[in-house]
Amino acid sequence: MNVHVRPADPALPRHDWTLDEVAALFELPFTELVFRAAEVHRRWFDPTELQLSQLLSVKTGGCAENCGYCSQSASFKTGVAATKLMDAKTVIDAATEAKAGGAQRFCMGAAWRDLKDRDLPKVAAMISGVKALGLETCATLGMLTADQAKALKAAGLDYYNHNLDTGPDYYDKVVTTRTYQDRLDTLEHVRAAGMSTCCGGIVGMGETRRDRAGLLHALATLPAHPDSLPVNDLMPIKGTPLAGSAPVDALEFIRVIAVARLVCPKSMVRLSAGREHMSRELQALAFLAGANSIFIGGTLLTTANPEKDTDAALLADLGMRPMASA
Ligand code: SAM
Ligand code: DTB
Ligand code: SF4
Repeated sequence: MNVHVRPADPALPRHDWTLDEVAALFELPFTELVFRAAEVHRRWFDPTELQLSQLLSVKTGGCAENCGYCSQSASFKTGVAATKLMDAKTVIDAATEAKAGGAQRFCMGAAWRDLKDRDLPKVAAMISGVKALGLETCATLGMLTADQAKALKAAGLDYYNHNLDTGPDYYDKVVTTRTYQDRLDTLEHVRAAGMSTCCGGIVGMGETRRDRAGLLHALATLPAHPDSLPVNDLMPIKGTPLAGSAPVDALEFIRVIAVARLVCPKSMVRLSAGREHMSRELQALAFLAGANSIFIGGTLLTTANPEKDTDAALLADLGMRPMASA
């Protein structure tokens, strides 16, 4: 009997990717990979729309972790001064300005290894204040317990950012004070509390293509694909161990975006840190390959990002607009 098996629809989300399958996508001819990613992108999203987030570092520097890329680790001399946790009012004022500038989501970042219960009331006040402005709320505060995740959700937190950073095999070259499993546990607490996850990583830390596939494989086989998937191009920070890593080739960077789109088809793939040193053409190629989210505003946490007017001109020239309902 001739059994016709229809090939699986490549736009449908899957959680059973193997590492070899993800690695094989990286080996496709470049234009074929980008074309496939663009097709999948169109199945779930309007490709002319971009989700716009804005960051604020609400507690900078002095961090106990040793993430080898980070300006804020107390382990490295980077010149970034440690600050105290900002007052809720200062944060809400900054969020008000971000909203006026077009941000849809406001992300509060703290240079903490983990959230301390003593800081919860202040953090909760920031979150509820930002939420009351009509913005989507996001925070990245280090590791969370299950109870802390529930408390943040109750305060009005929509998204929690916690990255896997790199593939499991390269991870210990990047950070040794927190395990991959620690990160997966925090993500589980975030999901269990009913929040959306924002989880991705960094390229340009000296990792191999196989490691990049390892990161995307880890993300694609999570119990739920990340709602937002930030792909950061390393911002090299003088004084950190990874500052001298060879930059990732621009075409390889686009491959990472395209494979992210293919393995997590319904995630918002964010062209995250690194736009400051990317040409307009490269960013356009990233949007073609499936990126549909960016950070706006002139600073990320401690490093530069394109200014508002630069991005407004880019979007206008590309015929793109902010996502209607982020
Ligand atoms: N301390 C919290 C944590 O690490 O969970 C939250 C803030 S941390 C700065 C958030 C993420 O930003 C990191 O996981 C990393 O992926 C990214 N990041 C930090 N420094 C970066 C750099 N120099 N270049 C690119 N991405 C970076
Ligand atoms: C993410 O993946 N990238 C953002 C956000 N999550 C918190 C942070 C990028 C930080 C870039 C380096 C800096 O500005 O210090
Ligand atoms: Fe600390 Fe986060 Fe920087 Fe790691 S990435 S050193 S946890 S602020």
